[in-house]
Amino acid sequence: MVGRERSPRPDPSTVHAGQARRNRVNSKKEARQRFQAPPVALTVAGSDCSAGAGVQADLKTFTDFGVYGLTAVTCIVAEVPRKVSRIEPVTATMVREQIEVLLKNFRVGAIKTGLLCSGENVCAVAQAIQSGGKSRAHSMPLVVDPVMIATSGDNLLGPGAVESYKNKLFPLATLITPNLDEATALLGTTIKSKTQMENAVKALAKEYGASILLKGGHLCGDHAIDLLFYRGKLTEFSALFVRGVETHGTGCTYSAAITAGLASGLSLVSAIKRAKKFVTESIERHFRWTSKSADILDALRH
Ligand code: PXL
Repeated sequence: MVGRERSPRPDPSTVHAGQARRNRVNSKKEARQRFQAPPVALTVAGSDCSAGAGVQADLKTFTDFGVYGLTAVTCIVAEVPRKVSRIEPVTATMVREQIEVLLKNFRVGAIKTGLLCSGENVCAVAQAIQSGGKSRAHSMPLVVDPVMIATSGDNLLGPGAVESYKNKLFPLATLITPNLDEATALLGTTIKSKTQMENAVKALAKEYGASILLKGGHLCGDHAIDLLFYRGKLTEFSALFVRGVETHGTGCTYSAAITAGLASGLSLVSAIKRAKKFVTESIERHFRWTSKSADILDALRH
């Protein structure tokens, strides 16, 4: 009788080797999942030695959202929350080099710009971002926080810088996040009501072809209302205004939180919603800073 060929009995050592290989593959897969690289975001901004604003605030914010933060420093500011003591710009060549080297070597998911200090630096940032592959058609979102004046009232931008923003950097932006003073400087009109805010946000979006988030601050009484104009649609973000806190670095923290969201793949509206909640909570549980002269000031980020 011709019997069916019996399949060979598996050699126990082969079984074990196969299992071991499968285990190795699985554990490599698990390790890859466990150590999946975090999203990466780049901030191009000034250094605030008191660490409430600037690259320091941005890095703390990125870290809070599980995003790996990179920095390109544009200037060094000696300051405490109520007083800017001295600003020194970093050279435009050095600003450009930092950005270029980072864009060549990291998978940057989103970029934000903060205080750029001089017109030369605004141009250098625009050039470096463009040569690193950013155009509106590309997928690397660019959030431009057009920092012009500190909360203390100190002017932070050199002459000609606003024109460079308008001509070089805004055309690359995904989102521009002016406060009322900055929007007033850009448009040359006053903004004193919610209706004027609505007109201003639309005018800025039309002028620069980007989405605009206009931050209303204390304009609307009990609520801090921000207006987004995005793809022809107006969206309102509102939170109860936190009274009695003298803030420093709210704008930086807000735009950094939005950038972290975009680097993590959130939609623009979701990123702003989450960032608004984060910045409001940060103000509520602010770090109270006591100066040596027994003055009490409130810095935003801990
Ligand atoms: O909050 C505006 C701002 C942004 N960036 C830097 C700053 C300041 C305010 O002083 O120093 C570096």
